[in-house]
Amino acid sequence: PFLLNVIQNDTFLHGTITTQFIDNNPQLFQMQPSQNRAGRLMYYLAEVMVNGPSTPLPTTSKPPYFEPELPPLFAESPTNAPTGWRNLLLEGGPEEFARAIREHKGLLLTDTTMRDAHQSLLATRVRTYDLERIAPFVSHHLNGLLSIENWGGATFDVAMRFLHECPWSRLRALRELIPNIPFQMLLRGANGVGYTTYPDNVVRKFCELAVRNGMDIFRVFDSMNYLPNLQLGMEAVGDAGGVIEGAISYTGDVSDPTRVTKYDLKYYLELADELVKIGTHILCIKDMAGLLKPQAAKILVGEIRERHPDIPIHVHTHDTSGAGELWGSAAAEAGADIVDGAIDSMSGMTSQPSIGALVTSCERTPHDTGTNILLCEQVLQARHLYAPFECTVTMKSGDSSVFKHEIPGGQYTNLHFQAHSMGLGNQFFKIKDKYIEANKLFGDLVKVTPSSKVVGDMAQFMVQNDLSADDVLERADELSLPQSVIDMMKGLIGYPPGGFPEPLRSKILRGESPIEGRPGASMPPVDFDSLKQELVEEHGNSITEEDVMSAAMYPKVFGGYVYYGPVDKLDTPRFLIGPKIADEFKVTLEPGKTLHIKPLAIGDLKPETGEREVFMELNGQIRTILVKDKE
Ligand code: 3PY
Ligand code: ZN
Repeated sequence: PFLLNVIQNDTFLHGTITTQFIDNNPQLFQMQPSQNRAGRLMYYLAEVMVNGPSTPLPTTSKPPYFEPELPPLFAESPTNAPTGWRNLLLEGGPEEFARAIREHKGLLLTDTTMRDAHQSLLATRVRTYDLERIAPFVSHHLNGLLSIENWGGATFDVAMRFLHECPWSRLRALRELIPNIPFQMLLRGANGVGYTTYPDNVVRKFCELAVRNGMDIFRVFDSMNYLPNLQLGMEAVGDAGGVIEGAISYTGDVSDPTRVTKYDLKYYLELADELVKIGTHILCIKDMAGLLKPQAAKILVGEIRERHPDIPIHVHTHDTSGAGELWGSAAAEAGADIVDGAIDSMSGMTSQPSIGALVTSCERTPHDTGTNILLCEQVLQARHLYAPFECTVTMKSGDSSVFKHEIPGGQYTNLHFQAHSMGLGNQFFKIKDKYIEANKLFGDLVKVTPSSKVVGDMAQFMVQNDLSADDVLERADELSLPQSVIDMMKGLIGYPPGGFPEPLRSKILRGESPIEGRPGASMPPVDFDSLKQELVEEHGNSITEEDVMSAAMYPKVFGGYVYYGPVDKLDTPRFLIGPKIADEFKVTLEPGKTLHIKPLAIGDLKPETGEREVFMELNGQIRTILVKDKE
């Protein structure tokens, strides 16, 4: 019964605290923002001081109040960056860029610190404020990188939902500070940067805007490797002028000839052929769970290299099992051109392998990266600011059982966190076991967002209701299954090779007819003009094309996020837990406009209204802010 109670908890049930929290907590937005930016900021601070963090903190750890030191820049001007691969891309375009990658001697590197690493280690919570601070250093000292992955995946959603900041502003700000290194993003094919299929015109327009705001390389994948979805995303990128990096999401083990699976070498090679045929500029092997053993990398990369000598191959992996360091050099030996890693202090466990170790392991080999990635301790300092989201609170080591459960890096920490916060930390194996069973029930899926979320939802449902796979098979037509499972069976996120297993699918659909073919093809386009009109009526004239896109991707989240003021300008501890009384600090809204803020006191509760007065000094003047105490 204890287990049952725990997993019936709302947060746990919803599978991921990153996607459902706002929908469940509309009270977050019941505030009356004042019109001007300083006023809104004061209201936000007062609100956090009275009612606690506006973004839920999953652990009791608190960020320390300090501003991490920045590494020395050794440059006269922060904007006067040395040349990098982006200069070549801008001059020659995607084809020439791809040719230059193939001609390059030595292994090239993509640094994922600003996207996948913090998505996998810190619940995607790293804020633009901290990224901007380190950006000049990156542009000056890491200019040998082929690219920086810094956008897309879960960052778009989390930026608005939990950090109350605009994902587009992040992209523009980083672009300005890092003009020389190509930016790379993760696009979930027809699912854009969301968890469901969008109408085609949303995906197309999204790519157009992303390029316009500074994005260069788009890693496009589909959570079932469903080619029509992949093709839609890849074409959208190509039409927008971006570099297309079509991705094969890897699962299983091509080095194990005894494994009976639909994901064998032939399957991947055929998929690679298709992606090349569609016109990918770079081919990615996306190993989102960290399953691509060195011997498998040699086989898969080696075969693709032989079939497609002109296509750059980019290998992405996670270090969940602890063996990820071996992957990079094996992939390079087999013919990979680019490998992903993360800066040391944001690497390892469910994140990418350490880039410093990758560089070192290739030294004085034909794959020498020729770079000297500095071990950037200052990044580690910044990591402390995110202590409440630190996955190492719950995860103490790598996990080689990943070869069995195949949970992607980003999802693993999320599931682990939830199990831990529900008191199930030492029973995480139950979730993992059910994850394996749920995956089998669905006919063995490639598990990556959003299919991984469906398997996770099902695993939790099975634990919650103490169901075996046989129970589900027997009672699928009467169980109240998670909506994501029903949607997937309807074909709403595409199809796995061979389709979904019967009779399970028909039982789940209970007579409803599934969507035939690519789900986006039958969706009516979004009318951006009328959506803009609606948004302007609701939020005023400042609505931009990018805002319209944010609202098209995440209607509810966007509505919530615009209520917040310029909270992205606050340093991270004060943003997360608010300022301390009598602690004077500065907030720079824009160059030349700095606020001096000093919280003075929080008044007693007014029984008649349930409010408290918060007294603060703003640029030397005392302000009183009335806040409803939600206790
Ligand atoms: C995402 O879709 O966000 C992922 O990181 C998939 O690996
Ligand atoms: Zn990844």
